[in-house]
Amino acid sequence: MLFHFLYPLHVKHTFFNVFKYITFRTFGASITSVLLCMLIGPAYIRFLQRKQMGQAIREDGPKTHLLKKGTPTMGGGLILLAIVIPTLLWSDLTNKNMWVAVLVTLLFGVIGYIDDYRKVVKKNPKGLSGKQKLLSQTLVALAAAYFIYVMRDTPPVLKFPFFKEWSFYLGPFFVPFAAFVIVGCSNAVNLTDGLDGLAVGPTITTSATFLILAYCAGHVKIAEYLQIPYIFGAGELAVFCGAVAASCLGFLWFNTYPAQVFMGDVGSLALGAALAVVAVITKNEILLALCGGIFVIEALSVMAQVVSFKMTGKRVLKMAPIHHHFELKGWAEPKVIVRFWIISILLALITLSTLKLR
Ligand code: 57M
Repeated sequence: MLFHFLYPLHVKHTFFNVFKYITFRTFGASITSVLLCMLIGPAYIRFLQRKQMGQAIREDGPKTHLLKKGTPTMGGGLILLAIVIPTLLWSDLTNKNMWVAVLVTLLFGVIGYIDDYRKVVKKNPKGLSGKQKLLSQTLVALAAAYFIYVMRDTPPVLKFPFFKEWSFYLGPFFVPFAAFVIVGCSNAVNLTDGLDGLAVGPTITTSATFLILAYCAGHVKIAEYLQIPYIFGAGELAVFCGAVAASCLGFLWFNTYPAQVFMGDVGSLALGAALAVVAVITKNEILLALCGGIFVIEALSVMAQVVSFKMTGKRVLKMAPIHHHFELKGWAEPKVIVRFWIISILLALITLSTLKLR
């Protein structure tokens, strides 16, 4: 919005020319997002406490989690506010990529909110049924994928890191593939959100990495130099990614161990979808799996556990997802969390190195 009101003033005052630059507006959105979290966070947590939006804790989980009973959840509403308001304030509102990213994030947040509301307020431990959740996520993801497919100005291909000449032509199959990436990433972040700040850390590293990838993809000279696909208008997603990373940083102030608030499905489903939609638009689906490797490991650990138990009656882990396995091995919760963050930072660095190694 500021771009539309303030940039035209550059004809009178050259200072306002700065609003043309995506870099400046990305910093603006990021700082606005962290400030929003800091300013609204305490009151928002008090609101959740007043409404008794306390987390119910399952008996079959690690015993250390029983102390968390009653921690306010659905803090993801704060994250969504800190993503959407700065993005709309600082981005070019005529940019379709930004709107797709914001709307998918919000719609997945609504799905998570309904699930949380049924669990926390209606005291229905099931929340939305697995089928209802998956169907609604799939419908939103397919709609977004179809819109991205028809608005694209580059061929619908799957790009590979390191091998610039490799690309797999997807054609119309791009739509279900992209939808799978969005739903899969959303649920992987949801599974990862099981320790204080555990999901937030990798989301910060992944969104910060995709901020850079989106900026490069949307810059015709940089894209040509790096030999990555030039995606018209992708640069504006850097503003969105800045807001995502900063909203998580601001939320981490309250969600760090011992957490004052959990994000709830309203946050985890939305954040996963946000990361995935940026990856799909910028043709970095494989880099998403690399950079978001913690999310992939968490999801695969659950699949391995369930398949192994169903086929052999034996568990491959003490408990899935894998963060609980390390807890039951005796690692203190903060140790599990920070070590997963360290892995995420390393994966982000490797992801960025692929830009030059193509
Ligand atoms: C999402 N939710 C956390 C919080 C957060 C198929 C199976 C693997 C499903 C999985 C499951 O239920 N996943 C749901 C994970 C929950 O966090 C809430 O959910 C929101 C995210 N969606 O925002 O509102 C608990 O996680 C802890 N937590 C924190 N700090 C945070 O910042 O400590 C969350 C955020 C919270 C709190 O204790 O209550 C969760 O873990 O449920 N199931 C599991 O993950 C369970 N694993 C399991 O059953 N494994 C089995 C089979 C099915 C694979 C096995 O290993 O044999 C574990 N989770 C729980 N109990 N709660 C273990 C048992």
